[in-house]
Amino acid sequence: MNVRKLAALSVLMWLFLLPKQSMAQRAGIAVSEISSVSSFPIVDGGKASSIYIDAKDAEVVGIAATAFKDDIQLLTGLTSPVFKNNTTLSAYPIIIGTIGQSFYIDQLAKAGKIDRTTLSGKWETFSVSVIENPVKGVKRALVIAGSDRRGTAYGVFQLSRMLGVSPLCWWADVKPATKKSLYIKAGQPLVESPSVKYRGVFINDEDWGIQPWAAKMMDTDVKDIGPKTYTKIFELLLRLKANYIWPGMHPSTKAFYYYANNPVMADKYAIVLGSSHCEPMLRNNVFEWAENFEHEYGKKPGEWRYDLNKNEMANYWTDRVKQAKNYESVYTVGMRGIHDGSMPGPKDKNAKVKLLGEIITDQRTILSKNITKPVSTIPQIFCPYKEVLSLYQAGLELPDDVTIVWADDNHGYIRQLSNPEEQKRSGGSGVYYHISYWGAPQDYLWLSSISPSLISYELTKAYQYKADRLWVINVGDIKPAEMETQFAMDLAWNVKQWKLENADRYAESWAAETFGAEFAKPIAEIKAVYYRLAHAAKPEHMASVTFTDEQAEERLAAYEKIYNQAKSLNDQIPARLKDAYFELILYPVEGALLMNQKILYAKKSLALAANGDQSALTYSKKSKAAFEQIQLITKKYNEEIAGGKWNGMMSWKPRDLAVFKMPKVADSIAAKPSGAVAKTENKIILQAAKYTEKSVPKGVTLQTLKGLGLGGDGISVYPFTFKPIDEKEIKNAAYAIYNVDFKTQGEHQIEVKCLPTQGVNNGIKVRYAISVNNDQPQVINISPASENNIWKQNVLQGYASGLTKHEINKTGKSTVKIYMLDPGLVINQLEIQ
Ligand code: REL
Repeated sequence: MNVRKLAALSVLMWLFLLPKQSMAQRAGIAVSEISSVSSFPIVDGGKASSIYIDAKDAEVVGIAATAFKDDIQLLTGLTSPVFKNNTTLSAYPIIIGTIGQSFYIDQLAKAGKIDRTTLSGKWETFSVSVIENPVKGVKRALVIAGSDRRGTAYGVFQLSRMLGVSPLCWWADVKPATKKSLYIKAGQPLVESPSVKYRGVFINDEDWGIQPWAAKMMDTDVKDIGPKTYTKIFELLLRLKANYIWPGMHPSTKAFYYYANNPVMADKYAIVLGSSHCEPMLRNNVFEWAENFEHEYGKKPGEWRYDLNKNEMANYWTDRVKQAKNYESVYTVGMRGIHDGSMPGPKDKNAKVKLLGEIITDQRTILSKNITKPVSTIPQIFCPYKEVLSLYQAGLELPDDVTIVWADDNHGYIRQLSNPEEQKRSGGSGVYYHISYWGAPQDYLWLSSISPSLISYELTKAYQYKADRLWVINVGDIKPAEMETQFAMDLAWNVKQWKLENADRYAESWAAETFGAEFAKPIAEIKAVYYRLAHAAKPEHMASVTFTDEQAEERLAAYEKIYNQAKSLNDQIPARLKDAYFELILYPVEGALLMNQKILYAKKSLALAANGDQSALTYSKKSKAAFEQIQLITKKYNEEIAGGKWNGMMSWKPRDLAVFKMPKVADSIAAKPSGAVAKTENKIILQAAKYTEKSVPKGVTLQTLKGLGLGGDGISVYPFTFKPIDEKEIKNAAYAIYNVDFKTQGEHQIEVKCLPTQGVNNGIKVRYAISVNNDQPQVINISPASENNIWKQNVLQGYASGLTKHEINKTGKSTVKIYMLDPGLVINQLEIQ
């Protein structure tokens, strides 16, 4: 070939290669089991690369590096030595460190090998990169660099997750598949930082799960949730890229600070300590005031009344600040009862508001006297939980830098978010959200059944109202809320990843990550039905929600179907994942099925017996069998799964509530049938998402949200920040039209079933307007003014509804138009009678 031809060919090749090369450069780093010319070998040819950290870096960096070593070992059986003493790097080192703390990282930044600006001064940011010849003697390095100590740890754990180690590895026995080799393909560095500044969990109502389990299996010396348990929780938080905790605080648990090693371990793991809404200034009053005060102070405490016992209380708070000042903490300010009740003191609301304001001022004085920082820079939260919201609404003056942590109604619906004025506060806002709960109208402490779709809807709404400073999720005992906890933390890390439009697909992605791609779709299908059924009545609420015979039958059939799917999938799940599958999928699905069978068959047996039907006794037996089976599977959870590792963790009857007991069933058949015949209902039921036409004004969209609310799908207007539509301007609202075939003329009723959400700000309602055949629209607010009986019923049955009457003067096709007037309104179903 002559030179010209060769030159032409090389230009051609260059042209051909160029887009590919630049594409390869644009692609991010990725994990592979096959080596390529530019990939970094974590494990290659039976050898694992060494890990290098700077001994002067934060302790959590060493913890993360050791965990990474253990993860590699779990994946490949090979050990990566961890070097801490600035030793000479190997040819292919894994370098882990924090900018400004690690000699290695600073050296790389100085040489321009990592981009200092992506890290310097940033909050919890990390970059993971493969770098060619970073320093003399090194061919290629895998560099995990953090902007601060947690950023570095998150980078390490994110990489572990990419390699195939689930964050639930220890907590749900998700054992990874083993691999011979592991490489990181070169590409754009992976750079991440969180959407929400403080993200974490509240270990709550721990008396039937994590406390007895910790006492029996973990902190056996103190028989409590102590440092060994917390260390595991802290590691879980790091793997979930979370940073914050409200520790357990129930009477069965001693205060977090009672065990000196608890805060020490939190600090080593770089976890920020907080305390719940009813434990101001990091003090757990159930134990520290009511039980242990005399031991600590040599005298009995006075009254828990700030107006009467100010000095003693101030001292008590001061002592904790002195103890905690060197740890990273977020101080809860304000005051409630000793436990979860209203603040004792003046009866008059204004006087109460005034006193609360004084308490907060005094608490801030304590903080500024004992911590050498301006008080406005010490993280503080105020949580208007339960009755405290009304004190806030009554005019409590809250210092500008205190973060308002808005609470949900304990059932997953946020009660209020920041209005435009509040959004300007320097302290910003956050959210306290439940996926487990003890209290009125009913607990849900056994299974975990709040869907990612609902979590995403509520928390994304909060985020759009600028609640980005702190999210704390009440996760009960962690188990069996592992997946939902992981979802909430994934969302808090990257709020854009699981938007309301795609949150229903989280289960699939999570199942792929947890159990492998081949199980993703079937698990997601099971989970979707599990969440849909629980939305209409959580297993724990089955005794309080009524279903028609038809609904009960459909419900049981749907549960049986997913249980059978789950059971047959269990046969295919690899042996290493069987325990995980039981804990995360099978137990909750079977438990929910059995609870439904127990309650619904019991009711059926009574109805049949009253009608003299002999088959009643068969249903009594079925109900009893379900009751017994719940106990058997729970015994298995505690005693057999993972070799008995979770002994004490699972209770089938938290708080021994009536719903967990054997319900009344028929034991004899009525000689004289009651003659009651089941009524057949003559209703047209329309799914809101199946509208025939819609009209959407500029700037908003009408979204169909899969997996959200009654029946599974809902419609809602997005973004959440649109201005509520005035009743005089209904024509400007987004609307959906439904064609309805009326068989008779005259009065008809339309019930519109909606997600029981609450107004986005104080004073904003949750309204729709309805008009049939273009008659005058009727405006309905579905959000009760207070947590009254209607609210109670709404949260248990999973919907709030409006009922309107319409005069239909022709048979055949009519049009029903629903206008969406307020942000946060989700319509699920229309029932026409
Ligand atoms: O969920 C909550 O935040 C509260 O109800 C709890 O603080 C409290 O532990 C309650 O569950 C019962 O005591």
